[in-house]
Amino acid sequence: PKAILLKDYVAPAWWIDTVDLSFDLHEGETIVTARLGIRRNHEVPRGPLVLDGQELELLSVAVGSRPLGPDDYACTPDHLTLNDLPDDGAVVEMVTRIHPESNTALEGLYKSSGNYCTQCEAEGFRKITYFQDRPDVMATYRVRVEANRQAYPVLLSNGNLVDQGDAADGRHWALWEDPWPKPCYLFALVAGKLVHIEDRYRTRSGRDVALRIYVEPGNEDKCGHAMESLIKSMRWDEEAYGLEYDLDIFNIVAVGDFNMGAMENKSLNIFNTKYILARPDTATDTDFLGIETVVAHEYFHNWTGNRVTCRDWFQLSLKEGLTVFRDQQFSADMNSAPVKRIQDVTRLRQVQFAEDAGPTAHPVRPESYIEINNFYTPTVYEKGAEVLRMYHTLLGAAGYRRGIDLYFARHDGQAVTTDDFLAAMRDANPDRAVDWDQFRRWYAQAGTPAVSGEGTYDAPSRTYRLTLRQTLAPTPGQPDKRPMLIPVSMGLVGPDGRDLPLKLAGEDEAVTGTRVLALREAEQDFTFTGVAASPVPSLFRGFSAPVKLSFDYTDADLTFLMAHDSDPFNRWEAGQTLAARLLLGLVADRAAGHDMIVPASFVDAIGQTLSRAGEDPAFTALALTLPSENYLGQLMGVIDVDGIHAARELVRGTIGRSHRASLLATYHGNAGQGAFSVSPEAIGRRAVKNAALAYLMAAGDGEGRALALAQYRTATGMTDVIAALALIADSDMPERADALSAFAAKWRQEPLVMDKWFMIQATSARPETLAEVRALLSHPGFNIRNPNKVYALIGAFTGNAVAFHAAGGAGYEFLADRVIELNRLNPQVASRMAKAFARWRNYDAERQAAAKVALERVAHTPDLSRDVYEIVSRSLE
Ligand code: HT7
Ligand code: ZN
Repeated sequence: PKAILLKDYVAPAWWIDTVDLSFDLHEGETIVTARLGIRRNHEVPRGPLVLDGQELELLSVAVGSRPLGPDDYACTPDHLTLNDLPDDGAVVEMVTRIHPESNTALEGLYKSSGNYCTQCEAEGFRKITYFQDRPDVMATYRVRVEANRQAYPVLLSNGNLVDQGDAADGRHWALWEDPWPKPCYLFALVAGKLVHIEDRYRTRSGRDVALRIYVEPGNEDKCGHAMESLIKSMRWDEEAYGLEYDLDIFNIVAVGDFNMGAMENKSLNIFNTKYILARPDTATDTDFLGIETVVAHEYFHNWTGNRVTCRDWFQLSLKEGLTVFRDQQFSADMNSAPVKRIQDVTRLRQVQFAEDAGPTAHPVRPESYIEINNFYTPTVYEKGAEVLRMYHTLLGAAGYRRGIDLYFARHDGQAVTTDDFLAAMRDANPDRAVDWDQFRRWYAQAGTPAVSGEGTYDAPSRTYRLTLRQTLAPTPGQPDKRPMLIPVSMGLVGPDGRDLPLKLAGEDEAVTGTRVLALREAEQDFTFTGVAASPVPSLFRGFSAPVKLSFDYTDADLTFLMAHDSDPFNRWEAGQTLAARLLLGLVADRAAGHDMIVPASFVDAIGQTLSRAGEDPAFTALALTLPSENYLGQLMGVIDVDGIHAARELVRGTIGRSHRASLLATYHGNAGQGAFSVSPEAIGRRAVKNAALAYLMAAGDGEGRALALAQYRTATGMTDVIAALALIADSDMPERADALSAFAAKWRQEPLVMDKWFMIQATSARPETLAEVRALLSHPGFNIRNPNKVYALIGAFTGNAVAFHAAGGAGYEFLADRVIELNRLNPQVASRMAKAFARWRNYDAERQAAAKVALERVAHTPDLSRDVYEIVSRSLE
């Protein structure tokens, strides 16, 4: 397969201004008639109209009223090419036949639980009709959908419903019109037997918007939280960004078969049910928070993505990085900002730092791809959001907002680039001394910068010199890197635990609290004057840049920051750094054949954290959580799978035994909270209670087990049920099998709840896990064609640090089999699963050999999709 390159971008030879589509949905086939109003693009040399198409059966083509014969056009499996079109424009009409009922790739038009739905981003529209399937071609759409009324009573598309009626043979039709020009990836159609809940929102300029959420019958009572989240998002976007909704209707449809989380199609968002359906007894707090974030994310795309879209797919982060940053800001405002930041950074480190360190590393704005679906990555999304956060940090809230306002003033209705975005930020802030050319490297250079440093205090001159160094390791295709512009949000913490005034040499005024330094050189000194006492520096407050910091802190400095840093993120960070240091020390001891001994000072520090649980339960729950096995693995040259697991379990057990009394007090003090609520406070209390329960279980005696069992049997909310069941499922308790089967018997009709059941079994560290996962492939609730099931069982298993990477390579062999099977059915899902192999070179020689055999087996599979080929070939390079 051939790579597509950013440098090859050329504007299309023809524009398509209007699209008239007619869908005739029949069992066994769908006939699509497309009328495209085309116009020559006089800014590029004259050329043919080349339309993309995939798996289409072309029935007829006409230009204006003139039918074309086979000699008048060229049709290949991927393209339809028309020559000699009139310069002053024309209407091209094409009729095609497609088969949504046999579409297992879930791209284009397909069926989920008998209902028709679409997924066109990134390049799925070409599976519906011939089109210039690229985001810089923006058109207005008129869509007629016709189907059997009884089987498909609901017929939806983008924009406004302008007409509807009956047709012959028990059929009916609806006509939709979207007045806003959009790229074809935002096209959507739904036809099915669905019910809806409805609400209204009045925008601040007085537009009344009808809000509807469509679901399969029986799920109406699980849509309330999504609707509340939508209304909150609409209000927040007006208040925080001055952005208002632009149509009278906003529809959401939830479907059970969906490759990703959701899709922002104009006024007709289509969601994975996972991000809509929630009731306290079926969904966990994580699910409720995920729904709030994803509903907001898709809604926010209405401006950042839809009104202003991407010129080409290399610019994907233009909309995704910005929209993730916006949804992070929103969720921080709706909940606890520090807790949200800690969760976001934990995820970034877990998945994006890992990506940046492996064979699929790529810049936020990639320069080449084989299959664009492989680039919906943590780098484009989450690192992209960090880039937005850095604009915000460097420009301040007001400067950032000026930039955003200018971006919309300049580009509303256009398809643009990340350079256009940067130019708007720059031009709106002419007084800011930011080196924008250097800042631009965040889009262009892959890899996670490593920042190291030290500080020296000189008492006689009352100066503190902070030295910071940055390096950026080579990544595939980028051997040489240049220094980045790194915003370092920081403070100096005095011996009394308070922030000292900050005055750099040569400055007149001191700043108290936090300030932002610009680290621009490979090595740079910052000299602070008038520093009354030797400070402990607090660096990268709020995680002001996506870097790996190693600073010469003593353990005592870290314990001090854990207790005193005014920045909550860095209080948490100090604890994590200390824990990682300790755990890696134990792993090294074990590898050297020494006993692992957990230092009392660390156990005491955890005791301190626990004693403050009442002040902020949600924060305490995070502070009590040790770095994950996968994250610890990233910190090692060669990952010691068993050593990391043994060390972490030892520390968890020691904490459980040493702090039994306070853990029990924390557990009981946060249980029984009255009426169920998903307020941040209630979620925080459940989180700390379940963190305490996990430590009590880790203590390894009857007390924790009895508590877990009692919680599992009596809890009514899914958060508590699953927290207890996960602990039981990861144990050898005699009640384990009964608890798991009782859960499955109770919830077998609820696919999303069953996903949790699959997941907790796949993530257990027990040695039997792989055999159990294999057996679960044949469970009646499992279906390899359903992405949620694949992610819950196979995906969760690949994230299981000990079981997937077990010595002998059986986990790798299992994954290779699943990737090969999925490759035929759903290449997008197959390639997502294949990414689990990416870091195989970081394991020991025996594991590497096993992983290589598995990868090569996948690579040699006949009919390998572009999606899987790209991941596997890069992994083997
Ligand atoms: N913009 C949406 C991306 C998406 C997608 C991409 C490829 C294949 C399937 C997909 N489903 C949704 C989601 C978002 O970021 O909002
Ligand atoms: Zn998005």
